Amino acid sequence: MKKDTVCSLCSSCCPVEVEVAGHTLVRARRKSLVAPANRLSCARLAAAADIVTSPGRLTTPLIRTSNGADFRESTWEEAIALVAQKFIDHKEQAGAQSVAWLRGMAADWGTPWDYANRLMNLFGSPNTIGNGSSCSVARDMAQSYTYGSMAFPEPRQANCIIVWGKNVDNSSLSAAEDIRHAMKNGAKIIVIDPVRTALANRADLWLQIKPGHDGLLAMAMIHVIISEKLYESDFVDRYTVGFAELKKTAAQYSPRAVSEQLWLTAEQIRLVSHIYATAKPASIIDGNGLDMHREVFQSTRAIAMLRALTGNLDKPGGDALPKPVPVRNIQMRERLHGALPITHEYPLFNSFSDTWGNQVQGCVIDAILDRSPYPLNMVVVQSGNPVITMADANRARKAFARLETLVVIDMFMTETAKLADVILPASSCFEKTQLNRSSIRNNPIFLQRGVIPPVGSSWPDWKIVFELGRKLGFAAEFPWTSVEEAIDYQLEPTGITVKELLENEPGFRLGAHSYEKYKGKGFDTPSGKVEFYSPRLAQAGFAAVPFQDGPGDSSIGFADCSDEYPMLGMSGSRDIRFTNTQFRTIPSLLKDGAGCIVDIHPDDARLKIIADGDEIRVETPKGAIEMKARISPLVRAGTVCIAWGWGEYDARSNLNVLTEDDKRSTITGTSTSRSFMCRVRRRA
Ligand SMILES: Nc1nc2c(c(=O)[nH]1)N[C@H]1C(S)=C(S)[C@@H](COP(=O)(O)OP(=O)(O)OC[C@H]3O[C@@H](n4cnc5c(=O)[nH]c(N)nc54)[C@H](O)[C@@H]3O)O[C@H]1N2
Ligand SMILES: Nc1nc2c(c(=O)[nH]1)N[C@H]1C(S)=C(S)[C@@H](COP(=O)(O)OP(=O)(O)OC[C@H]3O[C@@H](n4cnc5c(=O)[nH]c(N)nc54)[C@H](O)[C@@H]3O)O[C@H]1N2
Ligand code: SF4
Ligand SMILES: [Mo]
Repeated sequence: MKKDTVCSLCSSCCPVEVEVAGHTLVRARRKSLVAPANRLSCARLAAAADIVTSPGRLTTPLIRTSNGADFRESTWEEAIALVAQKFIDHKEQAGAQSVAWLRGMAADWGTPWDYANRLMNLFGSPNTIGNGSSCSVARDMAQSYTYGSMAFPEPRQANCIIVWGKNVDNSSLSAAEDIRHAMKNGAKIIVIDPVRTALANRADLWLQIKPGHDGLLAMAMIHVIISEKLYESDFVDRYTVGFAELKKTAAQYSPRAVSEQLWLTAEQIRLVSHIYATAKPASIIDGNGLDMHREVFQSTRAIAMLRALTGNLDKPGGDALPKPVPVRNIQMRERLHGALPITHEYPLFNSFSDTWGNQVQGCVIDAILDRSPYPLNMVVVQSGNPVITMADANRARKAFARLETLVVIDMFMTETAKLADVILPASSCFEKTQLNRSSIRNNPIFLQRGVIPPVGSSWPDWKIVFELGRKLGFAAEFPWTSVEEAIDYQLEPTGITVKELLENEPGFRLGAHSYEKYKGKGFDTPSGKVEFYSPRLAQAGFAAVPFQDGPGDSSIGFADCSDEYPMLGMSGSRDIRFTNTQFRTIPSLLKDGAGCIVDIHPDDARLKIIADGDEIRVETPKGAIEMKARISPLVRAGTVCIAWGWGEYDARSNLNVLTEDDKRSTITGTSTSRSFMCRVRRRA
């Protein structure tokens, strides 16, 4: 029997068709809504049945034994009661704020994020913490401060596409499909990436930029576009504020002034500016390569300004603005009073959106280890593996090991779960119904629906949160006996019900798809215009125009090579077979660890007498990893690119032991963990 749902084995949330026999998932395939004939397939989805039925799945709650050495199986009743009791004990001892809920990416940022926030707000702790300081939310804030919300690239109809810090072929199959379509129609493809990605090989122009310098490139492009009058003056006059200030700041960043710092030529910078500004419509697909740098906010604000200057905003084939679905905000923040969140140093980031909330996960580690701004004694980790995925992983591990109480909600026994006091087994995305974030933000709405029952005694995340809420005394606020009821409550303002979503397989669109919405209602900023100059940022003491105070932090950072650490290390892109640290126990995906490698340039390999396949050691002031070398011209000489996500496979391969989280953006709390100074040698 075939059933439609949404896959959330990664954050792409693709519509998929699943074949089910009885209670068993047999196979699943991606659907391509716009181009079924050119559909790309996904290795993880192809392995969905292996993942769901993996012998490694956690199928029953586990409680640490009293001697601390092992776990014992328990009933749900006992486990939920124990977790609720720990909430209450810690609240009595040190206040509700001493308990935090830390979210990884996997349970999705739609309803599962809302439910966790609702529970914690009712309990009285402001500490529901996501990982958005290193994934996407800082970019969202930058765009929200510029033109009201994050834009959605529409590369399919574009004449020019810039893929900026994103490896679409592995991480975003729908974007990859659209790019292929646009290329067939003659679109110019520009890739800005320090690594030669598969798309860079096929692109018209590849800029091998120095990591972390994208903001300066954007400012230099703005310089060219303004000084050569390539901008859309009509749009700028009518719909923007602060053009004069932007022009003045951009004047500092001529291609000649910055090219050397960027590892590019002035000619390349002029060329990319001309192609992007003149080939209309043009779209910019930005990615996680921009996120994990301290400057992400100002860099991506400058990139956002390129979209506006060239009049590509909210145009077909450009970068569209969403028409959000008017769902009910169920987080119940109004019930929260008292302590500041541990992320209180980032008030603008915490408050720019109604639902993102607190997203600087490094604050969790500070609160545990440094008791700053106050101690955290208990953390619930849901759908994350922070011991491997957080920057400065040795410090993160130390913190989670030190906690008085750690609860982990996961599908597998991860490195983080191994440190837990209680482990609650979660159901996979195919075993539960939920609204994903993309559905809540955009039209159309799709429903991720359970197509098979929960495996073993696992519970869907919603059920774990609802039951815990009820146990903590919030039966009135968690009155729902099924997730469908809860979703209906949230969807009520839209007039759409779960029943209708189930019957209407292609999803629901609320109102017609429309562009240039700003013509009627302006932009969702205080001035109603695109803000090249932001009075809000000025008032808060930040640069009102990106990089107006110079190119960034002038002191030496962790990515600035030193005599002792003369090379630049980079965290590599996603692998199509894995999601972050996940699926390293699935044999059909693992293929004997293939891909757990460091790419090193032939010149460096020669100097260091490293041969292809040699075991090498990469060291930074924070730690060391060991992996096999691949001699490869994909990277520039002097840099190495390390495969991401392998710490779960082999403790020696956790690249976050190399990264730092000491120096953070004062706006978004982001540290530079994509790149780092390092030294490399063959293993003795
Ligand atoms: N060096 C370096 N560090 C990085 C990155 C990088 O590229 N390089 N990427 C960063 C980014 S962008 C991100 S998003 C983070 C990712 O950080 P995490 O979210 O910590 O990473 P994952 O490995 O995806 O861990 C997700 C966990 O959730 C479990 N899980 C899967 N589905 C469900 C579910 O439905 N419910 C529950 N309860 N659990 C589930 C999985 O088994 C897995 O253990 O890492 C960040 N860290
Ligand atoms: N297969 C797969 N798909 C995924 C995931 C997964 O783990 N596996 N994870 C999901 C998640 S959580 C996320 S956040 C997205 C991320 O998806 P992407 O945004 O595509 O992130 P990456 O795959 O890490 O690729 C980032 C690219 O940026 C480049 N880069 C690194 N530093 C810089 C820099 O300073 N400047 C520029 N211009 N480029 C730089 C890298 O070389 C790499 O090519 O993918 C989602 N989809
Ligand atoms: S890219 Fe693959 S794993 Fe990610 S949501 Fe789509 S089908 Fe699932
Ligand atoms: Mo991410």
